[in-house]
Amino acid sequence: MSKKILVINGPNLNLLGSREKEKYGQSSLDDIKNNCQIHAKKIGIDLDFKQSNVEGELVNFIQGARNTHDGIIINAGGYTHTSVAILDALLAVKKPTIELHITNIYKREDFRHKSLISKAADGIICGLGADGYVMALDGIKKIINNEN
Ligand code: CA2
Repeated sequence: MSKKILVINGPNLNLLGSREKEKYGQSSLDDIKNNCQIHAKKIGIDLDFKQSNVEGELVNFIQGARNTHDGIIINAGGYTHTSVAILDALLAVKKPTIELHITNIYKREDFRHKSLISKAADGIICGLGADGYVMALDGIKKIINNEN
C-alpha cells in the first residue's frame, strides 16, 4: 500500500503569491499543492495538504495524523520560532518528519535563527523556495523506506 504523507502549513502561508513575492516567490499555496500532488503521484505516495492560521488547529492536524499518516512535512510559519505546543505534538505522534521553510531562516532576522520544532524533525529543508516542498516529498519517502 502506498505511504500517506501529511503536508502542514502554518500562519500566513495562505498569502503566498499575493504579497512579498520578492521574499516568498510567485507561487500560491494552491500552486504548491498542485505541484506536490503531481509529484506525489509520480513517486507513488498519497498526499494530504493543509493550512491553518491557528496554532491549536496545527496541533490538531498533527495529532490527527497519528493513526492515518506515515509521515509529516511541516512549514509551521512564524510558529516555528515560538511554539512549544507544536513541538510537543510532533514529539507525541513520533512520525517521520521534515521541517520545511521557503526562505533561508538563517539568513534572516536573529529571531528566526531558532526553530523550536527542529528537535522533532528528521530533516530540514530551507531556502530553496517552493521547490523545497517537492524535495521534501522525495526526502520523506526515503526516510520512511529507510533509504536515506
Ligand atoms: O520561510 C518560511 O517558509 C517561513 O516558515 C515563512 C514564515 C516565517 O515566519 C518563517 O520565519 C519562515 C512566514 C510565512 C508568511 O508567508 C507570507 C507569504 C506571503 C505574504 C506574506 C507572508
